[in-house]
Amino acid sequence: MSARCSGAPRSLGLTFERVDAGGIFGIVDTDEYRALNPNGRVPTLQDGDVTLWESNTIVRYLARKYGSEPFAPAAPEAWAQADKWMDWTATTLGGPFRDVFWNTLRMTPETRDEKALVSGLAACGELLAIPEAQLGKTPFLSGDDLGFGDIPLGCVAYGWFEMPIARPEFPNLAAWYERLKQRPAYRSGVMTPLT
Ligand SMILES: N[C@@H](CCC(=O)N[C@@H](CS)C(=O)NCC(=O)O)C(=O)O
Repeated sequence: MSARCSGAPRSLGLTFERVDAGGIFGIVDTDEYRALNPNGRVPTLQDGDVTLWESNTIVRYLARKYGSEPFAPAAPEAWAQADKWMDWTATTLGGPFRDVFWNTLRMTPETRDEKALVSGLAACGELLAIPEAQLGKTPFLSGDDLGFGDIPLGCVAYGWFEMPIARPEFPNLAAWYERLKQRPAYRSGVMTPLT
């Protein structure tokens, strides 16, 4: 099993082999890797005969196959409440967050798109008020306990709180991030150097 960009295998207590890939680690452009993941991106999961790419698909697969209550709720209603945060993070927050991340950490002063950075920060500030409101009602996005729905925004939260940017005050989101940081799985799986 190999994966990067998620704390899901650790959160489930699974034994796995992690192979760092992408960025400074390379590997993703080799023919061998592209045969597993034609996108040349991380993460890729190998679990027995199953090879998977797309991080949220991997999290759902691991939760369904190896998870139990409360991380992976059996009731469709509870599953959907957690699931929506995964889709929201990828499809609604993902674009503006990427603009902030890239223009803060990956671009040089010469290549930085200042306009995209400013509008990305404004959009993230507005959007993050939505999980902020939820986290005022429940300690985790998935409910009373950590669930698979917390994983993608949990990964984003690390970048959001640790990048050198001006952030609006979101006390519930900040308290949730502090709870995530208490978890060894989060520290070793998600809190890798930001590049
Ligand atoms: N939609 C894909 C996006 C994959 C993606 O863009 N991965 C990035 C890191 S999170 C990556 O591979 N970057 C390293 C590289 O391009 O070498 C997913 O969620 O799995």
